[in-house]
Amino acid sequence: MSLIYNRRVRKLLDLLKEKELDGVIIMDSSTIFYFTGTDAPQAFILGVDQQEPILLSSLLEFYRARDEKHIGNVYGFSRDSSFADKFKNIFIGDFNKSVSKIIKKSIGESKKIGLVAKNISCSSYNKLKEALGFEPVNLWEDISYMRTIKDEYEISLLKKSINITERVLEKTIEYLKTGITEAEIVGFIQNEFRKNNSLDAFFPIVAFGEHSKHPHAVPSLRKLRRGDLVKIDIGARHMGYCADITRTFVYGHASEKQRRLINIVLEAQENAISSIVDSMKASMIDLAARDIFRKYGLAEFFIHSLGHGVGVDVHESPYIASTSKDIIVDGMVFTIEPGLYIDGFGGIRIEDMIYVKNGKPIPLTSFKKVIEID
Ligand SMILES: [Mn+2]
Repeated sequence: MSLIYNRRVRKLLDLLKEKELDGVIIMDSSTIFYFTGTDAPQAFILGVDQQEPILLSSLLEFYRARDEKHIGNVYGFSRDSSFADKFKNIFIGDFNKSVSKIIKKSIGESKKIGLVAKNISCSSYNKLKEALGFEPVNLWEDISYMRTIKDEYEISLLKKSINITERVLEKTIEYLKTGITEAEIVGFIQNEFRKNNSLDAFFPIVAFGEHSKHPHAVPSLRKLRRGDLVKIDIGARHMGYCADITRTFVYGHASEKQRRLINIVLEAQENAISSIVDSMKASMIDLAARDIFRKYGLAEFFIHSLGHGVGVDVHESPYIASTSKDIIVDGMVFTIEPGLYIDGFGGIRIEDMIYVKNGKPIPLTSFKKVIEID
C-alpha cells in the first residue's frame, strides 16, 4: 500500500524540481488524502530533499492522522503549552506558526515554496503569508492536473464505489411506489450506502415530476404519482473515492413528450461519448452534446456544462465545458451528463462516468437506460 503513496510523493518531488521550488505546503484535505491516505492532517509539508512529508495535525485529529496515513511523520500542534511534555511530536503555537517552524527546520530559509490550497479564505491566506514571511507559489493547477491521471489502484476504487452505487440504485427503483416522497427515497439511499461501508459522495438528488426541472433539486415531501418523471442523481464514496451517476425514468407510462425528450438526451450523451479521442479539447465533447440539442431546437434547455472529473473529489479536473481549456488524455475519469430542464414540464439528465484508456472512452458505469419503470 505505501508503495502507491510513495510513487505519488516521488511524482510530487519531480514537479517541485521542475518548478525549481524548495518545498511545498498542501492544505487541501482531498489532496492530502491523495498523497497520504488520510485527510486528517491540516497540512502536508515536503522539502525537495526529503523522502517523507511532515503531516501537521491538530491534537483533535492527531491519532486519526497517525493511524490512517501510509506515508509521512505526524506532528501535532496546540496553543496550550501544557501539552508540550505530554506529546512527543508537538509544536506549541497556532497552525500558521507551526507551519512556519516546520519550513524553517526542515527546508530552511527558502522563499521558494509551493502552496496547494483550493478553499482558503482571504484572511487565512494573509495570516499564513504573514507567518511565513513570503508569498508562496500557487501549485493548485499543477496538482489538480496530476490528480486527473488515475492509476490502476484508483480505477479499482472508483469501480468499487460505482458498483455499490449501481446496486443501491437498483434497490431504490424497486423501493419506489405511488405516494412515497422524495425525502423518503433519499433516506433509503443514504441508509443503503452506509450498509455498504460508504458515505454520500454528495447529497443525493431525487426529484419527481416537474420538480425535476431543478438540476440540483433539494428533496421535498412531493409524493410520487404515476406518469411522473423520476430523476435520481447519486454517488457513494467508498474508501475515499466517489461515484456519480444519474438516471431519469418515467414512473409508469411515459407520454410522447417524455419519451421523445429522454431519447434526445440519450442521443446527446451517445454523440458526446463517441466523440472522445486522445488529445482532444474537452470543450469539443461539450459541443458534441450541444449539437444534438441544437438540431432539435432545444439548446436553450441545456443550462450547465457537460461533465467533470471524478476521483477523491466528486467535482474535480478535467472540466467538460464549452469554456474548458482541458485536454483529454489517457487515465482521465469524468462524467458525461447532458440534461434538459424545462419550466412547467420537468428535467431529464442522464449521467455516466467515462474512463479514457488507449485513447478510447470506456464507460465505468453500466446501469440500464430505460424510459419507463414500474
Ligand atoms: Mn455529476
